[in-house]
Amino acid sequence: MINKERVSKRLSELGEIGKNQETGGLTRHAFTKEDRLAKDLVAKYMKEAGLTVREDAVGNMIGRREGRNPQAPVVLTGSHIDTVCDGGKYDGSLGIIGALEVLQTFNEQGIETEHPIEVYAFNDEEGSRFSFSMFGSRGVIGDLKRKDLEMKDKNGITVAEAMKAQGFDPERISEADRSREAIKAFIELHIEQGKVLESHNLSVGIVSGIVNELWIKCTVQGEAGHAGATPMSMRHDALVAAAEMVQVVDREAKKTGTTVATVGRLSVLPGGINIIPGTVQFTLDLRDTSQEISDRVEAQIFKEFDRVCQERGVTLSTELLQRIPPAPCTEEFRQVAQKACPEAGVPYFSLPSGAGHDAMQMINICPIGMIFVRSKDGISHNPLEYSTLEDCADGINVLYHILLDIAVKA
Ligand code: HGY
Ligand code: MN
Ligand code: MN
Repeated sequence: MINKERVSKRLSELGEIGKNQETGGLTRHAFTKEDRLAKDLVAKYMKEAGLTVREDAVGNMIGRREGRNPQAPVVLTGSHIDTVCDGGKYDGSLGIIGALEVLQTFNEQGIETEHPIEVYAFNDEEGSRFSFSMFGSRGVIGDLKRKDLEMKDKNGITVAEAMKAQGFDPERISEADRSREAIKAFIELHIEQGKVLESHNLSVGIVSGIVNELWIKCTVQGEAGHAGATPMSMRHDALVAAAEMVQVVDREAKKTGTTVATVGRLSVLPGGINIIPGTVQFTLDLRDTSQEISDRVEAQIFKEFDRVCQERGVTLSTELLQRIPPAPCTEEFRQVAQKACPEAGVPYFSLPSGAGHDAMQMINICPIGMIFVRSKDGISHNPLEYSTLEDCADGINVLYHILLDIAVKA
C-alpha cells in the first residue's frame, strides 16, 4: 500500500535540517534559514507527489491535489514544519510526510477524489521564537493581529522584521486567510508525545479532543540589594518569591488530577552572584481537557501568587501571551475513523490530546480530526523522540482510509 521506504527516507532527510550534531536535536524556528531549507525540501516532496505547490503570505507551504470537482469544499491535512529548541524529527514532520505519502499513493493507485485535497506544512506552530504559537494556522483562520507582528524574539527582532528578512510582506498576511472558503475538514496525523498508546500496546489512536492552552508571562518585582550587607529580614528577594510561586503552580495543578501546568522559562535580573535578585520573569503554561477546571486552577494559582506577594513584599505583573480553548474532534470524524481503523488493520482506540496542535486553530473554520502514532517511552520535545516505521505506517494507513472516505464521495 504506502511506500514505507519513501516515508523513512523523507523523515530522515527532513530530520537532518536544523540538527545539532552533538545532541541530535532539531531546532527549526520560524523565518530562519533552517525553516527555509525545510520548506524547500517539503516543496520538492510535494512536486514528487504530483501536487501544485504554493507558499502563502504567512509562510505556510501548501501542496494541492485536484479532485473531480474543483468547486467542491477542499479537504485539508498536514501539520507543522517548525520544531521546538533541540526537538525531535517526528513532531510535525510526520503529519506532513504522512499526508504526502497518502496523496502520492492515491496517484500511484489512480484514485480520483471528488474533493480537492491540500497538504499544509504550517509555519511556526510551536511558538518557540516569538512566544505565541500557531502563527501559520492563525493566518489561515484570519486571526493574526497587528500586535502579533510586533512580538519580539530573544534578540529583539519582531515577527514583521523576521518576515521581511525572509522576503515576506507583513502587510499582506490577510492573503493567507481562508475563513470564508468552503473547507470540508482538516485531518492531522501527529505523534502522541505521551505514554497512553504505549501503555495499551497500540500503534495508533484517534484523538477525541485537544486540551486548552493558556500561556502567561509573569514578572515578579522585588528589590535588588547587596547580598552581604542586607539582613534576611529586610529583603524583597524576587527569586525566592518566584520559587515559591513555581511550587504553587505544581501543587495546584496536581490537585485536579487532569490539569497540567509548567514553568518552562525563568530569568533572573540583574543576575549577579552578590546581588539579591530584583526582578524575575517566568512563563506559565496551563492546560486541561475542561475549560472550567482550567479556569478554576488559574484563579487559585493567582490567588496564591497574591498571598506570596503580600508575605514577601514584592509585586507581580502579568502579560497574557495566549488563551486557546479546548478543541473537540467531531462525532462525524469519530465515525469515519471507527471505519478507517479496521480497514487499516488497527484496532480503534480513542484518547485526548494533552499537546496543542494547529487543529485547535483550524476548528474555527472547519471540522477537525486527529490521528496519533505511538511515541516510544512517551518522549517528545527531546532529541530522543522516536516512533517506529511500522507505527508511522499504521498511522499513515489510517489517514489514507480517512482521506479516501471524506474526499472520494461528493
Ligand atoms: O505546546 C504544545 O503542546 C505543542 O507542542 N505546540
Ligand atoms: Mn511540539
Ligand atoms: Mn506538534
